[in-house]
Amino acid sequence: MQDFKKSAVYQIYPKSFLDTNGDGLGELKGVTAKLDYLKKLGVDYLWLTPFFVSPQNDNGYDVADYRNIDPRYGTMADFEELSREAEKRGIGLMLDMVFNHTSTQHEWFQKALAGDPKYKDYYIWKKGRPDGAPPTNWESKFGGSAWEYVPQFDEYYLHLFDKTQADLNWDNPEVRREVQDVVRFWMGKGVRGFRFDVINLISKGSFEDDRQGDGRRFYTDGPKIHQYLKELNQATFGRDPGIITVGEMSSTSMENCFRYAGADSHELSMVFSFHHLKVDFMGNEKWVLVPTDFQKLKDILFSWQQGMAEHNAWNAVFWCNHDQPRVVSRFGDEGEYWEQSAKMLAGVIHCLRGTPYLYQGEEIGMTNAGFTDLSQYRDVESLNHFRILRDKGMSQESAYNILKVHSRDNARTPMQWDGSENAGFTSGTPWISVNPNYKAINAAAQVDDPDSIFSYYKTLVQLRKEYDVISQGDFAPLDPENPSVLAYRRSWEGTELLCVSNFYRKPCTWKCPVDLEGYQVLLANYPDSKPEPEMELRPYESMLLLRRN
Ligand code: TEU
Repeated sequence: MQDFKKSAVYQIYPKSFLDTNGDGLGELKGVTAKLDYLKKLGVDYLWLTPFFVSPQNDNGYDVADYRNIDPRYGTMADFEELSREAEKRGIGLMLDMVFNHTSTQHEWFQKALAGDPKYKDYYIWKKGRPDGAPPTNWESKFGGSAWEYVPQFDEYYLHLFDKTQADLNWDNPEVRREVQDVVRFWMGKGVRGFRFDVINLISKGSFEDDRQGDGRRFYTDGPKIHQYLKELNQATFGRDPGIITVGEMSSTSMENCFRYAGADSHELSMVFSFHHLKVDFMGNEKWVLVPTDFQKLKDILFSWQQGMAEHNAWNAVFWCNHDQPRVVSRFGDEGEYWEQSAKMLAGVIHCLRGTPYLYQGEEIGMTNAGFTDLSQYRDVESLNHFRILRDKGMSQESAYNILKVHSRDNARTPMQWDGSENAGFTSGTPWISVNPNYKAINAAAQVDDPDSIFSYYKTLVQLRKEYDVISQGDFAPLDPENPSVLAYRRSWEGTELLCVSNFYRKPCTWKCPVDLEGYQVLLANYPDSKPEPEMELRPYESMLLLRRN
């Protein structure tokens, strides 16, 4: 069995983690300073979002130089120190590789603009339509057309994200070689894992108008994607079996993920998919307010659990990242049942089949940003969509209410370390506002409290290492249509684990479909939870029940 099945990955957004030099921005030294905290939590890998040279229009996902560190985040010596110190603690670093696009500030794009044909072919250029309109009607994920006009060529280049993030032309073998070189460069620095940003968008299909949607069906899981991933694997990380990889798969299909993350596919170790987090969208439309569809959430989570297992493929399992609202605000309760609901949500994810990912602050139950003014938002996606909603005639207040719920900035407020000014994140002015609730919600208040959310996560991370039933057991849904309860069973060599959770504030009665003879509570979010054939589940009550073989 590969080690990553027993591991947990902790995601760090360095800009918001810890600032050690008072400039209001977190940096690599801040991560090094907190390694003992992370060691205490018990995580095995740290995924660091991009800290490479970048104009920061998309907080580093617009890379201008893949081999150098943005001075705002520190130096190569800082990185090497972090890597050494992490290794001493048995923690591996996982880097975030953004290869679908580069910043338009990247030397390659600059040479392309200057007319160098070699570099022009690193990107995707098309003529406009006879009336001057863009080549296709595809929309950028950050709003507006996915094409930007360049007068000196009388051509458009493709950007699926911001117009300063130009899509690379992966059909050009030179581009694929460049990318491989970058991966090998970081392997040479001792990196133990890679996360590949929107990697299933790299192989573009045909460039035609989309009469049904925003264009994504023409470039998502595209025609050569598996070939390109196998090639990257063979030329780079596939040569070192100790390296783990995860692909971020935007709007993907399960069938493709069987191959991306299949045990014998020679593509990636595992995948992130997002369907289970679109249950408060309207179809693919994120910028609306609709209630969470709980049945859909379960259907998606469970079908991916079963499908991936049947095809011997591996999931990354998660609620949170730097693009998602805080889960306790989203599916739990920020108020009276904050602690119970945060623990419940933790248990649901950490007992699934897959590698669990925690996002900084999740382990202490951090909540949505709590901004009160538009000027506090920083994210390019949020600001663009706010403008688009306003242009469509929506009132300022309604548009703002949507931002409050869906903005990516909800996850990007500074990590709340303690109750001192700015939550102990910085001695300067933070680049983005600290959540006003930091005096109540912070790491210092939780690390040594055995009943805290932090300790609950710590236990869950540990249980995965101890119990094969968690790391490799079979998965089966329990009572999947129940309107309040999310429950499932894991089974391995005669050991059984049940994860039973009331997903709501309202108490409910649950008749367990499994004979509970021999089951004991392994972990629960109330001190006196008991397995009973008919359980009276309190608000957000959640228990893990174990029957040993
Ligand atoms: O995200 C890809 C992605 O699909 C999201 O940005 C998504 O489009 C958005 O949240 C929809 O609401 C990755 C990174 O995680 C993200 O931070 C980057 O902005 C993006 O790629 C571009 O590199």
